[in-house]
Amino acid sequence: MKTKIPRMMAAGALISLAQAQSAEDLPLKGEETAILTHAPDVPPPLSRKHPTRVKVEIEVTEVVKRMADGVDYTFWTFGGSVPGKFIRVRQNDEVDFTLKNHPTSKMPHNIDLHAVTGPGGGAKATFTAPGHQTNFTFKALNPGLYIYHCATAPVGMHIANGMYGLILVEPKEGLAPVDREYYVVQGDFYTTGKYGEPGLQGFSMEKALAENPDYVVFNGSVGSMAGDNAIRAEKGETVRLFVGNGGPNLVSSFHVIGEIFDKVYTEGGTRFQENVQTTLVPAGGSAICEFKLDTDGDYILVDHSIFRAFNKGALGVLDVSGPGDLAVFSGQKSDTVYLPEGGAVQTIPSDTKPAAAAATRDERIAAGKSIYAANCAACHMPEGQGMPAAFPPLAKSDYLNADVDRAISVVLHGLQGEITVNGGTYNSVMPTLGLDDESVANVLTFVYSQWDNKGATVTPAQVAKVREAGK
Ligand code: HEC
Ligand SMILES: [Cu+2]
Repeated sequence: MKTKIPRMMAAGALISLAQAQSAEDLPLKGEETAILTHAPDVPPPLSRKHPTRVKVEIEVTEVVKRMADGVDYTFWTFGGSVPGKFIRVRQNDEVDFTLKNHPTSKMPHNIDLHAVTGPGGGAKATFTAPGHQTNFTFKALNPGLYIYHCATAPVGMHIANGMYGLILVEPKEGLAPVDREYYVVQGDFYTTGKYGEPGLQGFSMEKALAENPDYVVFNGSVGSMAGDNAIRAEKGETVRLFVGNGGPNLVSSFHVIGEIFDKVYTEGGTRFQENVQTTLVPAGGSAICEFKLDTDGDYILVDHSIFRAFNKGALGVLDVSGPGDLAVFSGQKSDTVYLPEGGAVQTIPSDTKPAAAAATRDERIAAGKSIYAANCAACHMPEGQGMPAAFPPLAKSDYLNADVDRAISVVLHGLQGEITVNGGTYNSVMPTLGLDDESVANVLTFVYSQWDNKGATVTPAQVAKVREAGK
């Protein structure tokens, strides 16, 4: 073994060899059993200043669990859930690892820990038939955050069924203290039925080969970190996320909506990048993301390959309690109508010919119905019911029914200032819509024919008169 010459000595600094060696590491001392946790929990930081012999025991089980509401799946697990249990050791620890495969398992399993230096990361050494247990030891030479996974053939299938987790090897000087630590692992799942199809779903080898998952989730199921299961913190606290990606196929664009990572130890290594929005977490890789919570609210963990988040499940919630800091984030301060035309009468330039003129009242109502859906329903609502304090109702509207010419004028020119409709006060802005006379006649004939209104028929000639009057 080569003796490392400390750089300071090479630089000619006065430093004794004894001092240099003690800077290396202390000798192995004592023995302990590792505390293992289920996601999203993380075992407590190690306070040891020396390496030790650490016993780690993990039991593999094949269990039916919830993938999404109404959807079950047979997961193969390290410790009963996906991801497998979080293992936390110190650099230079000697890890005494036992893998137990429950007698009810149908498959043999093993474990390849990326923190292991040695053939297969321990896979061959831990090949374990149902009802057996195996053991090996390894020295945790390199600090970092590492994925472990099953590597029994067919490897892809074992990983696709949830056989992965994280092992943290703390550097000998430890990690900087933070207020909260959480454990988050992404995985992609391939089911015989499509997303949301209820019942117990089988594994689809075809979809796995095509890398076309039905589910992409954090911590083994849709909603594992939402609602009552959201992870929590308080404003002002510092948070460290140990993020892993089990794959088997997809690379994660890990992002927390509304937060910026102060530090990311990219790929789970020793160096950090600062002020990161989104970090790539490779399949079979990891990242450590650290940030301070400067204000309160819900922060959404996503894979920013965004259909995965909103349509396949890769979404979690960090619920941060206040009080918030309004200087950091005010929330919405106003919502007003934006009128780029300045409210002046305009006609929408159109390269299509105007619709054929309606001849009968029924034709007007039919044409008016689609004009309403396209131009009015967004504010006045599809059934004309309006929105309290924002958009007055057109259904059974006393304002509308009292004066047809005035209603025409509103649609032609828009309206602003305080009005009272059915006893409710509105003081807002209706924009100028730029409809031609035929369209105004049709939409108002439609509105008057609906929702208990008084049934007036409005003609283009009548609209033209109001337009000429310029009101
Ligand atoms: C961008 C939202 C918006 C759109 C689109 C809109 N309106 Fe309005 N409308 C309003 C608001 C707001 C008022 C009340 C203005 C005020 O407070 O002075 C109003 C008032 C009215 C009134 C008078 C009050 C009442 O309830 O009887 C009528 C009639 C009316 N709109 C018809 C229409 C028709 C018909 C269309 C579609 C051609 C339409 N509006 C499109 C927002 C809208
Ligand atoms: Cu396995």
